[in-house]
Amino acid sequence: MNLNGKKVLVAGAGKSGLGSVALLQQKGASVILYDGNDKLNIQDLKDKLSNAENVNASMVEILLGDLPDEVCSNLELCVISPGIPLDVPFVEKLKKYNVNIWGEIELAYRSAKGKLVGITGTNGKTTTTALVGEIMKNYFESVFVVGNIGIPYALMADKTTDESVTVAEISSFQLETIEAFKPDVSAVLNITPDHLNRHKTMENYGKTKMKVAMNQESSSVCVLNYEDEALREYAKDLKCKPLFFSSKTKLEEGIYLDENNDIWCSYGDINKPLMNTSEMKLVGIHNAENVMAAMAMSIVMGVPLDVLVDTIKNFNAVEHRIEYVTEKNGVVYYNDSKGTNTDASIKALEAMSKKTVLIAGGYDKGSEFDEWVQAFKDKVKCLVLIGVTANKIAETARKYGFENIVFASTLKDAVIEASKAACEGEVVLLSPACASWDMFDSYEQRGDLFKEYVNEL
Ligand code: UMA
Repeated sequence: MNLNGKKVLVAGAGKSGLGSVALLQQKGASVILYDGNDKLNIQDLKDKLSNAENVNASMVEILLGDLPDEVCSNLELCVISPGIPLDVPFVEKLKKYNVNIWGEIELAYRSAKGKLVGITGTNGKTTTTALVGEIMKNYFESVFVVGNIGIPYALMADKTTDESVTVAEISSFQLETIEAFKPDVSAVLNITPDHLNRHKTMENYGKTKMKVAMNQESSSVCVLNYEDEALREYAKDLKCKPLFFSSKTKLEEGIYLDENNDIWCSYGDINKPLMNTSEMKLVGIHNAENVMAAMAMSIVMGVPLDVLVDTIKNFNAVEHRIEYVTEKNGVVYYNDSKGTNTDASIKALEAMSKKTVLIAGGYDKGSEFDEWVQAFKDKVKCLVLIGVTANKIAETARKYGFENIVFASTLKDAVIEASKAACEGEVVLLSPACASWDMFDSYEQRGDLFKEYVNEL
């Protein structure tokens, strides 16, 4: 689509929106930045635009609140931010006016060059994306790591060249609005309940995740978790080639973990163990799975085995994911603010080897907490609850006979309460099992504040 001289609406004035404005202006489009939140301050937005890379702020029209009809009738395209659900009134209105709607990812993809690795899944996306990015950087000259990991693809798309490799973490929100987006290698790490308030059913959510591979042709590869039954089923409908990894099953073709914790590769001419999980700095079975997925993608991308094994051996956990904060009075504090759904939080609980005071609760995505509470076993001794889901979580916990619950109105209070509840030799873990958006801008902000309050204790 030639956007030169065309009017384009960028919906959402967050990171994706600003990245899109920059890319669209480079294409000669005339941009309106629109945000449904009429409480935003126009001057603040203008300042944000002025400070943004490659944006000509004076040429951007800003609109807040309801979207007027007369704007819709002149639009060529709307580039929408991932956080905006597609059933909101302004999107319905755009559809009535037959305005094309692309996600920021779609816009970026259409401008980008070189090879693309697209990684999705409910959990492990960020760790796996960061790891694949590291592996690629240790072999290829020009590598970009973008997407849900926090760097909008649109900001980087114009910097890519035919020789570059882009590693993109792609969320289900971003996949809802792709059309031509086509990775050379994709991965779906797992599918467990998350974001059901937006996707409504697991089936919708699963299908949205699988869109990552929908345009891939038979010569390309989609890496999938063999132990995820839904993914094994979805694999049957893929146009491209599935390549499985497994933490439990010996695979004829694929990457798998054996009973001695050796990671085997059986693909093409390779049939041998590549390393033992004891050589990894990342801990837990879920991380062995992330590593195997990263290996599969890297092998398909042609990275030599020694490069990928060396990179994995030296790779550390990403921030906010079971991140060690400090030890105070014999109590160790872990920040797992990225545990934004029950499945991720269960992984964090499983990784704890001591009695744990758990800080949880947050934005309500419509999740159920039964399985999560059952995973407390004898490990969780006290639950400190914050946020909108606090009561719902407490009810579920009591249903299973867990009574040691403390309510806190702020994260700071929660940290103080948790420090009182924890004894020497025990652990305080922030792993909310919920998104942060009821009290914070992002999980990063929640995790940063947690670390600050812990260090103030
Ligand atoms: N907005 C509206 N109307 C709405 C909803 C939101 O106008 O109905 C506006 C808000 O007022 C706000 C703007 O949209 O001004 C925010 O847009 P956004 O929520 O898409 O946020 P961005 O800053 O663009 O960040 C997004 C991703 N956020 C979400 O998907 C919610 C970031 O993922 C991502 O890093 C970034 O793009 C770059 O690609 C964060 C995330 O929480 C980490 N992702 C979810 C997750 O991992 O579970 C999916």
